Amino acid sequence: MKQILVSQDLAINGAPPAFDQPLHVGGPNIGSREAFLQYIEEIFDSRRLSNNGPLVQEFERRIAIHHGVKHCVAMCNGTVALEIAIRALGLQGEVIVPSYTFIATAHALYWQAITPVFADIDPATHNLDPDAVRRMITPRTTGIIGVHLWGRAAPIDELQAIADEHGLKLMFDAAHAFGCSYKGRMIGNFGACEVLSFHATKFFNTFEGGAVLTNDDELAGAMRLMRNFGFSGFDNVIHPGTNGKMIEIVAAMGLVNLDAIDSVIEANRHNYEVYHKGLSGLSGISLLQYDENERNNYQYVVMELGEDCPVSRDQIIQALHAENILARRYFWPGCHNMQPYRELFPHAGLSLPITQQVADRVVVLPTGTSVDIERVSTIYKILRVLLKGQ
Ligand code: T4K
Repeated sequence: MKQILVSQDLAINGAPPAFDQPLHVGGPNIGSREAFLQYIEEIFDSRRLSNNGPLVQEFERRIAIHHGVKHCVAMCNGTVALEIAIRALGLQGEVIVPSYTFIATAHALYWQAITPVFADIDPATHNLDPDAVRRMITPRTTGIIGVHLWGRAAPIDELQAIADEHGLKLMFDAAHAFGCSYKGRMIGNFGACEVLSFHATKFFNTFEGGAVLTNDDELAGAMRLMRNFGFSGFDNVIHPGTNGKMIEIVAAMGLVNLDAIDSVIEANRHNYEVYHKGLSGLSGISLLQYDENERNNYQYVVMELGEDCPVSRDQIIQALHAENILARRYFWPGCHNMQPYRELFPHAGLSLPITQQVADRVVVLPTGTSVDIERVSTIYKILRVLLKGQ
C-alpha cells in the first residue's frame, strides 16, 4: 500500500492509485460458501425451486424471530415488497415521503398512480422532519412512508402521532435498518408494517430480496396472497395479485448470511470506529454517529461536509475515485430532482431546503467485510491529506 503523507502522494496529483482493484460502497457481505453449496444440493435433490418452499418458510420464521415480530412476508426484492405493502394498506391519492432516499421509495408509489409528496428532513438525522410532514398534508393525503435512513430510525413516535391525528396510514421503508432498534424495540414492529431490502449491497443480502414485517395478521394474509397472484390453493384465485415471490436459492443465501450477521456487524463497527478516530479533529467534515443505546448494523459510513470544508464534495469524490475508492453521493440529487418528479413538481425544491443542502454535502465511504482496517486507514489518510491540503 502506498505511503500517503503529502498531496504529491495523491492520484489526482499524478501518483499511482492507492488500490489496484476498486473499493465499493456496498460490496456484498457473504456467509459460508460450504453451507450455501450444501443448500444447493438439497434444492436440486428435492426439486423444490419456488412457490413458498421449505427454505423460504424457514427463512421467514428466522427473520421474524430476529426482529421480534409476528410476520415476515418474504418477497423477490425490496421495491416489490414496498409496492405490495402500499397496495395491501390501501394507500391512494397522495402519500408523504422524504425526497432524501433511494428512488425506489417514491417509485413504489408512483408506479401505482399514487402521488409521492416530498417532505423535508431534519439536518441532524437526515430523516423526515415531523413539522415538514404536517405542512404537506392535504385532503388527498392517505398515508406517510417514513424511511429509516442509514439504519437510524425515523422519528417514529412523532410520525405515528401525526398519522393518528389525521387518520393516515403509516408504514416504514426499513431497507437500511435490518437488525436495528428504536427506543430498544426492534425495527419491524412500528407503523402498520415495515419493509426490508436484501439487495446485494445491503448489510444483509439474499442476492436480491426483500420482506414486509408486520404484527397485523390480516395485512400479512393479504400480502401473502398478493405476492402469489392471489392464489389460495390450486386453481382458486381470491385476490388480485402479482408475482413477488422469493425463491428457494435466494432463501438459502439468506439462511447462510443470517448465520454470519454478528461477524458483519463486528466488521462494520470496527471500520466505523477506525474511520471516526482517523478523521477526528479535521475541520469542515463530520461523520454521522450511531446511537450506542440502540442496536445498529453500522452499514453506512456517512461523511458530511460543513460550510467551512476547504474542498468541495465533488472534488472529494473525484480524488477518491482516482485512488480507486468508489465513494458515493447517496442520495444526490434527491428524488424530487429525478424523473418523472422533476417535471411533475418543478418547484418542489422550494419546500426542501434541507434535503438540497444535505444531498449536496454527503459522501458515503466504503465499508463492509470486503474492506479491512488497513484499507480504511489508507482511505482516511488520503482524506486527511486532501482536506488539509498538505
Ligand atoms: N428503499 C431504500 C431506502 C433503498 O436504499 C433501496 C435500495 C430500496 C428501497 C429498494 O430495495 P431493492 O428493490 O433494491 O431491494 C444500490 C442498490 O441497487 C439499491 O438496492 C440500494 N437501495 C441503494 C442504496 O444502492 P446503486 O445504484 O448504488 O447500485 P450499484 O449497482 O451502483 O451498487 C453499488 C456498488 O456496490 C457498486 O459500485 C458495486 C458494488 N456491488 C454491487 C452489486 C450489485 C458489488 O460489489 N456487487 C454487487 O453484486 O443502488
